[in-house]
Amino acid sequence: MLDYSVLFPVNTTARSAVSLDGMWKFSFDKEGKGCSENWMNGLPASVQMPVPASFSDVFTDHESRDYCGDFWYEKEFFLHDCGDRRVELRFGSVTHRCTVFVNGKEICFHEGGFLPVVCDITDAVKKNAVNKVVVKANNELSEATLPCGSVKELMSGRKLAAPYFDFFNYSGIQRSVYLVTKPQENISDYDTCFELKGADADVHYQVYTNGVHDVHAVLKDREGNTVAESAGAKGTLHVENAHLWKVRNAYLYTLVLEIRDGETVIDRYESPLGIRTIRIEGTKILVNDEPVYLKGFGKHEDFEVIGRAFNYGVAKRDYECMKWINANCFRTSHYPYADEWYQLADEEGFLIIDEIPAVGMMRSTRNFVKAGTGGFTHFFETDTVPELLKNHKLQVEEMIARDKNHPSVFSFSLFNEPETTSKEAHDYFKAVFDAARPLDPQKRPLTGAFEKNSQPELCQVYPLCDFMCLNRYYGWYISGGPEIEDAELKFRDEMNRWAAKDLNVPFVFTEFGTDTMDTLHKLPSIMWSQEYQDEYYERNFSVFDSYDFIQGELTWNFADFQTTEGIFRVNGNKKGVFTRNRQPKSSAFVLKKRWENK
Ligand code: CKU
Repeated sequence: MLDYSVLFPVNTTARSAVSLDGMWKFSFDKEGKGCSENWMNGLPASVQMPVPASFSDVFTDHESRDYCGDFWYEKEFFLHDCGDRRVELRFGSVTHRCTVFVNGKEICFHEGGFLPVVCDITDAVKKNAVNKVVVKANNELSEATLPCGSVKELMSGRKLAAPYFDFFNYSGIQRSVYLVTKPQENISDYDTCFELKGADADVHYQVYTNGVHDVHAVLKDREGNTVAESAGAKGTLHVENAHLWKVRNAYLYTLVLEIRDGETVIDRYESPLGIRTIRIEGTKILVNDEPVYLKGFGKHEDFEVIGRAFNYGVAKRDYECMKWINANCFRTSHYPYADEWYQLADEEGFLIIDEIPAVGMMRSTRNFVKAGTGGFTHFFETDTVPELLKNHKLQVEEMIARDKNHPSVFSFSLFNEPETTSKEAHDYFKAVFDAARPLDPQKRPLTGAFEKNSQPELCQVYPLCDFMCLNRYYGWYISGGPEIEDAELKFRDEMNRWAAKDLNVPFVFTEFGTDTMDTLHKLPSIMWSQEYQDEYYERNFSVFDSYDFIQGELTWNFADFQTTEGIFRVNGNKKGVFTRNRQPKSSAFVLKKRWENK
């Protein structure tokens, strides 16, 4: 169990959460001299930097945009007299790692750029006074941390990130920061599990606290009426005529948890709660015991100017586009997203495949081209693997702890497109899956996304998965353009070989798509034109519809997104069904029509 609480900050009668978003001081540290020059006490020279935001696209020069190395943030905040309460800072994420200092004192180090950094600063803060938080961050990539990559040094001496993955290495404080005060005796975590009993439902819960006093749980309906109550840190809330959380028809109750000392409320935490079950039975995905076919996208957190930062306006637009197109699911490719994405999915009734940043385990900056031809078949044989595995397991633990209570999360994806054909790969992922299994109280299905090298005869890893996720580009990386009819034959050949394995699990396509320019039309179609994207999808659908065990289609990608520059990318990856500013390409109408009745 984590030794800090990842619960999303809330304001209740017992807790306060104050946003520290806004302009922070910011400085690059090219020479890595910040610590020796005492920057933890304040940055000597700085510019203003918005938080949350990636730093890259707010600048107008190459060197700043592509900066790789250490960089620092600073912010002053006033803390009122809060008595002997516990004071914490919670960063939604700092990419990819950071050390936090408060009033010059080192507080914590956190590895991993897509999960919360939470630290107890009680002993470092002054009450009724101005305090200073300084964050030393770093965005270098390596083969020992997630996501994988390396750092390239130019002849000029400048460092550049060399990602083994296809998205820009956006970095910074990309999610909201909260100053939290809460009682010393507090609720640090809770779990929920659901059992449907005819029209009723049981909500089994467990609350974790750091004290001895009693716990009380109350469930309220949408109107605020109490529908069930229970005393004890562990118990059951019996709900009569339960409103279920359904796909694209969500109902959220409010769970109120309190620590009580007689009549006195010591701590109080509140959170939305959706009652639903998830199960895989044979080749079906069941939500509330009803089969669901997954329709939607692999996404990215990506937008003009703000990079990978969370923004409510962009997220709202994305959900409106996904509703318009009749989608019901997305994958948080290739890293856990900001908390707010899951909160909105809970409200809107979307299913989420929640993915860890285990991407790039193929030692190639262009695995999307080379791996399809059988290259890069080793990765898990090097001496960085034990450290990588340690980081991988820790991040899986942090992700499940953060996201386990969201009704929208129906599965955890523990990798994207690694090398899977060796015994070493099998042993590595066996260790990851074994570590993950006991962590989820709801025992949701575990999976991972497989690329083309992971063929039925070669892949050593698929038996670990509860359902199969395939990323396939028949008609793009394989037999694209004039050869497209062969693409379909090759695709069917592979699917027939999977069918022959008779795995009796659902298969979901978690990537398929074509780069498409929103300005290019051509009759007959040509690769990169909108007409080609439409035809490619139609051909893929005819294959999907031939196999009963295919139970979902998440296209690549929801929207165009930024990548590293290179000869394969024209100002980014253009496989969006929507443009980067969220306007539909013509295939959006093809999908909308198909998904209306699917
Ligand atoms: C996508 C071999 C397929 C890899 N897949 C990963 C994803 O991150 C890329 O953006 C392919 C692509 O090439 O568009």
